[in-house]
Amino acid sequence: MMILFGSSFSPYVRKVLVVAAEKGIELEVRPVGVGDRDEQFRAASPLGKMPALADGDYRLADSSAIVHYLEAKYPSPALIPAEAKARGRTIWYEEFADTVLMGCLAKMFFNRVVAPVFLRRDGNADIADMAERDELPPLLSYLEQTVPAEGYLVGDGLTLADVAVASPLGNLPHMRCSVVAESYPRLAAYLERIHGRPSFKSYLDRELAYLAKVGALSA
Ligand SMILES: N[C@@H](CCC(=O)N[C@@H](CS)C(=O)NCC(=O)O)C(=O)O
Repeated sequence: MMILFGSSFSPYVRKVLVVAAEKGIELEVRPVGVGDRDEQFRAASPLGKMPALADGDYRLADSSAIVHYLEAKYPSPALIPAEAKARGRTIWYEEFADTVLMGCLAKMFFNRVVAPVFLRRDGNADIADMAERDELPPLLSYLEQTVPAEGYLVGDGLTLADVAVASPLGNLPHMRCSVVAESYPRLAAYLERIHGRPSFKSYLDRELAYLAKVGALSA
């Protein structure tokens, strides 16, 4: 069975896990933390970042590379459309999610959860607050204008675009934040639909239960 190194708390790892779940691919998840020295993980991830994959002696790092590998190896159901315009839009959303959205969410999540809960040191609350106040609203406004009232971001089925965009936003409840329905009604409804899919819900529920257990969700 293929091995995926990482933790689903990472939106990049969760993106791969959700893609695998939607395709019905079984993966063994080998938990590794930030900066992990595990030899097999390091062999698969030259930069020591998660996720990384081992499929026999084939090794691959980076969530986008891994998703493309899985899409080529397990074409059905397709999550990267073949049609030119749909494929272009799908990769735009993935890129937006992986760079811009994650750039903001990572500042919030690292300083509020990763540092205190997993690394047992103080995060920088100012950096997290600044990202939430100054960086997040324009990104949510963009998504509010672009998500559909019903259905999916690209075409009429789930694609990598939905998985990539919904993954980082899945970390908001971990920080006791949410996309406020009064300000972003379409986006809030869209996220409820996508995060409600069994592929997402199983991971998000488990993560929240863990944070509740270690007391990281109390106000
Ligand atoms: N472009 C990479 C980014 C992966 C990444 O930055 N992962 C973070 C966790 S969210 C990580 O492993 N950080 C640890 C580090 O930078 O040492 C991907 O898509 O997989």
